[in-house]
Amino acid sequence: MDLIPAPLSVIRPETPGTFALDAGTGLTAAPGLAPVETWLRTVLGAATGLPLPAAPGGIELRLDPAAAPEAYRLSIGPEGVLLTASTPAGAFAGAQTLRQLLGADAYRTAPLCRTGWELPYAEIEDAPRFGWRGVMLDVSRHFMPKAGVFRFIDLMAAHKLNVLHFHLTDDQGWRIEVKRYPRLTEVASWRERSMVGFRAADRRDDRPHGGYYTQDDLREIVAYADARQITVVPEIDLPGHSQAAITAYPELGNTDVVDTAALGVWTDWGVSENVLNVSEATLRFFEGVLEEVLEIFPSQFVHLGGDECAKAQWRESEAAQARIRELGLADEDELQSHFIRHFDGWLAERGRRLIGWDEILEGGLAEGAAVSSWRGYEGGIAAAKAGHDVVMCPETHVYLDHRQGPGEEEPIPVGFVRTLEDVYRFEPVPAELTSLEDGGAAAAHVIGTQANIWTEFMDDARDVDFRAFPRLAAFAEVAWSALPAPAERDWEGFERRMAEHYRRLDALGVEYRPPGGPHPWQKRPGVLGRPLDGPKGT
Ligand code: TNX
Repeated sequence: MDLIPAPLSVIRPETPGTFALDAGTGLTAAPGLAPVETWLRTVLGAATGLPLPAAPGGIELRLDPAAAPEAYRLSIGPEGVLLTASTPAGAFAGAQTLRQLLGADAYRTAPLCRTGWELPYAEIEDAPRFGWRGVMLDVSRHFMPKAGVFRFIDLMAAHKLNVLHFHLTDDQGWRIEVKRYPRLTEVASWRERSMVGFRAADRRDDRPHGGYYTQDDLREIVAYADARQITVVPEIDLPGHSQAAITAYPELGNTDVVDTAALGVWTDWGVSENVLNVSEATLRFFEGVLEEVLEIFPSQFVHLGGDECAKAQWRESEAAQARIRELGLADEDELQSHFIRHFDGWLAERGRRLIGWDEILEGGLAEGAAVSSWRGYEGGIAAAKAGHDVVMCPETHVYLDHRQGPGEEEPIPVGFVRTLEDVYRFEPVPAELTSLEDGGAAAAHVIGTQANIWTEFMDDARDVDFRAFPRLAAFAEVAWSALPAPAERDWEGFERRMAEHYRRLDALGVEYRPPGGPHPWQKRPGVLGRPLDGPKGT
């Protein structure tokens, strides 16, 4: 059946057979599952050309209140297809499995002239390992137009991923319309040029880059994701990675140490020294931003970044030092944590929860906050032990901007070599947590895992396809399936299933990296990267 991600269990009857779909096949759903029925009819209808009328005798989506929230059961036999679940999320996951069983052509957008749509008799039981199966997409370094985001959401859904962590702001561009601060989009949403490759190459294109989503675009994205059981978690990165915002509103920067009015939206990659000041006025400014963010995004979590906040300007700034004294803080790390704690409380008062990169642990973690553990597992381990929820996304394992093979032909080689097999063997819950004698309490704080797609070196959706796939398929199995310990994982079996999965990706039009290495047109000869030695070497 070659399902990816692998389900919990599949039982095939002793006498195999198939249930055929034709023009008379009906599709019905219990009232609570109507959105899944609509999605399935639209997608299968487009690929097969079959009408799937709302009539009995074919595919039935049925509620089973006893099922676990995202679990489903799919029974295919001579009488038809019965998909049961207790929630739309469970039914949607089952519907994705049903689509896989129809074969690669079920992923096309319009029908080929073919018949013979068949589903193999089977009993499939399935449920996810983690509730947070995420992908972070950086649309700041390179903007992804709205149509590309819809497509990306569809690709996530096809892999049973359910959280889109949307990195909307950074030094190089601000991508969300904020009505009360129009300069954030007028000024901060575009830059004059971009760095090509790593800093050492000192090479730039001379082409302006920009774009932003209007609030209605974002509402549309949220609704589109919601119809596919995906939650969009917005990220407004504070107080570092803020040069674009400071360019639009210079008073947000450390005006006593730099002439912030002379700044531009950053045209380099890396960590900018230009960070926010921590005045009351700046807190009010971002409360204003977040009020609009909360109106657009209904997610429980709101990501406020907190990563890589350079402290040099705060050390030099008399205003920052006065603030440290006034608040009775020890140092600049505590100033950052004061800033994050402020918004943690502010979000909690509004019924939301803060999530931030693991630097928010420095200087004391805000109560109730969750952590995206990116600098390895350590931050996540410390946070989970302290009773905070954690999303494991270590740079050492699941940074999909990092190169996929050791060869010279990898385009703009970044970071460690992280092959498809490396990602397949990634384990989100480390032994440091499972070996604790706490009845599994700390390990249970790992609410999920996430792959991160930073786009400094991906300037369009084709490049995102190349770096994200096929690795996102392996990641999806890590996040969804009940896999054994990394060394015991059936890599050969996964590779065999991938042969069919490549056909699905082909039908979807995904420009993945072929197993044998990049196509000629996927290479970037002469563009400098920055390879690093990982545990597996270069
Ligand atoms: C670190 S991960 C960053 C990003 C970069 C990325 C490149 C994190 C929280 N910060 O700003 O894009 O490395 O791999």
